[in-house]
Amino acid sequence: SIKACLFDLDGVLVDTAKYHYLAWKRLAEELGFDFTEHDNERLKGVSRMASLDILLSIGGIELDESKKQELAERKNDWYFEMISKMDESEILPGALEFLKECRENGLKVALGSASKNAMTILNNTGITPYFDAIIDGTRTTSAKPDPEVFTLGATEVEVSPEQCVVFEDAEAGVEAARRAGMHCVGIGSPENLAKADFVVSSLADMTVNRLNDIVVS
Ligand code: G16
Ligand code: MG
Repeated sequence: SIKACLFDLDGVLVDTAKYHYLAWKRLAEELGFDFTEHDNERLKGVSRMASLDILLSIGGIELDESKKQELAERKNDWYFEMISKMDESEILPGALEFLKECRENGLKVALGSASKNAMTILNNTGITPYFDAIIDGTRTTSAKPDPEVFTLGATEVEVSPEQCVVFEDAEAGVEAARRAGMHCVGIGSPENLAKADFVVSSLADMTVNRLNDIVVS
């Protein structure tokens, strides 16, 4: 049976993708090219520096490492300003209820996010107390689809991988869950998340009872 739930942050618990998008768009505009919402799909779940590389490739721009660091920092300053104003109203539908249900049922709860800003987002939305373990971009060396972020989470809550379920909205994250040997529920549309065991449109469609169906199937 399932003993732990591991949650991605952006796109699963909160919609910070819109703030990432605004900050990357502003950077692209400063560099003289346009960045669309369609382009932004490619950055979901991807680390900050890898996102910058994708952005620069869209603009056809090549830069040295120090200039890239400077641009990534500038983007992060804008992004940080936006997430500093977040509150509990920005928790995605069903997420808070499901976190509570997990705890009431004695399941361990862990965060598995690529973001280095995860603590700010968790604290501002008030959901930090729901987590037994918080693994974010400040604690990992390899980004998704590497399984590190989830493997570390399972180790910290002392649950074996086959008794863990990962909730992910990004293809790279689903792949990371697979490589970690965990079950995976995709959040979003089945087309992008074909490798998940199960796809729901949001956590509003998720219950602890449904989790156990996933494991037996
Ligand atoms: C999130 C976002 C990505 C972002 C990454 C790094 O991951 O989905 O778009 O590039 O974190 O964020 P930061 O620049 O804050 O370190 P996740 O894993 O929570 O979906
Ligand atoms: Mg995500």
